[in-house]
Amino acid sequence: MDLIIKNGTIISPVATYRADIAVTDGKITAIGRNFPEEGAIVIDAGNKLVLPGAIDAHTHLAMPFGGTISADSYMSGTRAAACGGVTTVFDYPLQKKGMKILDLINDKKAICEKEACIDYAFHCCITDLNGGEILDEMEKAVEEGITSFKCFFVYKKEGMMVDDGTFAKLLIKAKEIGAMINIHAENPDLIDLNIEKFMKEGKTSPWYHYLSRPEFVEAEADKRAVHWAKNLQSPLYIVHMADKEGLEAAIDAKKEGHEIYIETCPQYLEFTCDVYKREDGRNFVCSPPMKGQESQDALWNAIKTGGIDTIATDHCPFQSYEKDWGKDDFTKIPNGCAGIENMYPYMLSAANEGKITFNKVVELCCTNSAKIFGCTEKGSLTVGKDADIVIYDPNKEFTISVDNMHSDYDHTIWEGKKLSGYPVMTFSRGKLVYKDGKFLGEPGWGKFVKRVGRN
Ligand code: DUC
Ligand code: ZN
Ligand code: ZN
Repeated sequence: MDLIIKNGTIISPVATYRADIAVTDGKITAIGRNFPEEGAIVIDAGNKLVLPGAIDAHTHLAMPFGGTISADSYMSGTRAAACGGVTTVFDYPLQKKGMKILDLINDKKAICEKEACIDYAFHCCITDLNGGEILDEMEKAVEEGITSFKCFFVYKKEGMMVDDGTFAKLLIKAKEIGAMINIHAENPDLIDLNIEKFMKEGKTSPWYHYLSRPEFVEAEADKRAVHWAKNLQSPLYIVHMADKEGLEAAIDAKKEGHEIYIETCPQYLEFTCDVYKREDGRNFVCSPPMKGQESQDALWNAIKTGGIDTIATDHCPFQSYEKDWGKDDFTKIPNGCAGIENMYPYMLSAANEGKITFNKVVELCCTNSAKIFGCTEKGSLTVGKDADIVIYDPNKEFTISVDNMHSDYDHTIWEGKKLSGYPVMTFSRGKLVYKDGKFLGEPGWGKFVKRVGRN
């Protein structure tokens, strides 16, 4: 045995129990008591919780977007992830029109091999079918362990939007090859209509970012995506759900037995659209935007009642000077916020304060993401799985500040947020990569996670 974590309280999605964990060659090899300690590193986790490393199933690292590139590289983004208890990230490589997706994936793999500090997987964003050849390429991508593909109903000008016909083709193909389609659901025409009107009226502050993409703009697209998925009987994963009406429609479809999965993000659970009235409102500009209190309450309720399947971040930070491009025109603000280091501590703090259970947090941030996306080696503290382990001190108080984060951005929407409890150690396949505020990992340690398809 290489590593023994003893005296801790282990959290699974369904149980909380005291036991020791033994790790050999990066795998969990035993859970029990009284393991022989000779030659092993022994960690005393007394009075601490022992949790699976989280999976952030939604990040945009080094992504060209909004006239620039998102501020975290694969190095700094995965470094920050490790320091927030995340041991696997799912990034979203973005296909440029005309590009082959296998080339895109190979390019990203080459970068991650050098830079990634924790394990990584990809959902591939498809913007163009290249006359149909991408549908064939999807099949090969699945064989290579990329089993999910994203498309956008928005970002027409940016060349990222797909129309309903393309979306339908992707759903049909995905079903056939055991893959999943992830959808960014907002209605582009309604957004354009609203923007045109506000620009004519000189309404250019970040508040109008929200008003150009309010609840019903997202709800229409959520419902449309669900409608297609239901009728084509294809699985569908809705990313960053933020509105009540769309959420309820998707939950209804799930109840009818359709394979629909719903992700939301901590920013929608913490902030409402009121942030866009703040002096620093532009820093909160992301799409979809934060919604009203009713939507936020509905999201928390769906977490408690099982309607929401996963929590991920949509991590896509930009520097202050880039956010400032939209000081006088919200349409010029690059969309996206930071979150990769905050997701797990935020959700665990909610559990520590009694809002939800720790078991629920593990289900949403680890186990479900692994199951839905075919990561057979990840997502729970079980014998045979990778030793991706977080030790959490429920008594440690922590206040988020850009100064104690490990990303490359220069501000965070989470500045000043007080958390009750905080991760104190993160192990990636048995290697200690974070301890007590310090990153201890190394670029190049992270490995590509080859996933299994659904068929
Ligand atoms: N929304 C964002 O806010 N940023 C990245 C991409 C997206 O869809
Ligand atoms: Zn999106
Ligand atoms: Zn995203």
